[in-house]
Amino acid sequence: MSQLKLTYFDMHGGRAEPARLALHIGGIAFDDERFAFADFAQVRKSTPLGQVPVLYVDGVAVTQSDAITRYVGKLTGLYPTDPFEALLCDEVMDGVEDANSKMGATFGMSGDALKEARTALVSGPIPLYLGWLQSQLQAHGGAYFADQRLTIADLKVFVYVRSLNSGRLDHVPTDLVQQVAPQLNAHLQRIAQTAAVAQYYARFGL
Ligand SMILES: N[C@@H](CCC(=O)N[C@@H](CS)C(=O)NCC(=O)O)C(=O)O
Repeated sequence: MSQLKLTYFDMHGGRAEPARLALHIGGIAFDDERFAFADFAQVRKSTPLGQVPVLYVDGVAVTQSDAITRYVGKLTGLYPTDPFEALLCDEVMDGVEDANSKMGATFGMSGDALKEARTALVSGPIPLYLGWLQSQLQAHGGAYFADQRLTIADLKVFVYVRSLNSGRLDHVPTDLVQQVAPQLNAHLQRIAQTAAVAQYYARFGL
């Protein structure tokens, strides 16, 4: 087994969280390198694109969160082997990543500019993605997003929905998901109650 080190912010969310969860669920040991937001300027000097997450596989630096998550999904059996189910899994992950990018564009804003940008997202694009994700969940059986079982697509949506609900995103109402796509909250609860996921967060006192 390769030596893995995953470098990302010291937070329980964001672009590395699905891979961290998958590695934990799969029982694969890795160096969980976390750094404070204040240290990002220093850390990014040594990453290939000045971004995180970065997965080091036997010292080789690999960028792009979904590629990383997909890789660990394959290592842990949390990525479908059937090509069509893998396509459905990828579709959901890429959709969430598009939504992440729209939110990401508002980080660094403040004051009225932040309020305007977030209000615009909440009144259009985010509900669009949430409604679409809920319809994907329903279309694929109602419990999981692909393969009728837990996959990395579920972990990616779980992390995304949790962040929208968290209250840490200014101008994003904490009941937005419940109003627009309540089945995603039911899905969130189901994933949170999965033994390995609950055990993972219990380690951090969450
Ligand atoms: N496409 C990349 C995007 C990575 C990304 O934007 N990461 C953020 C943190 S979550 C970052 O490093 N932002 C700083 C920047 O892009 O300058 C991925 O999916 O990994």
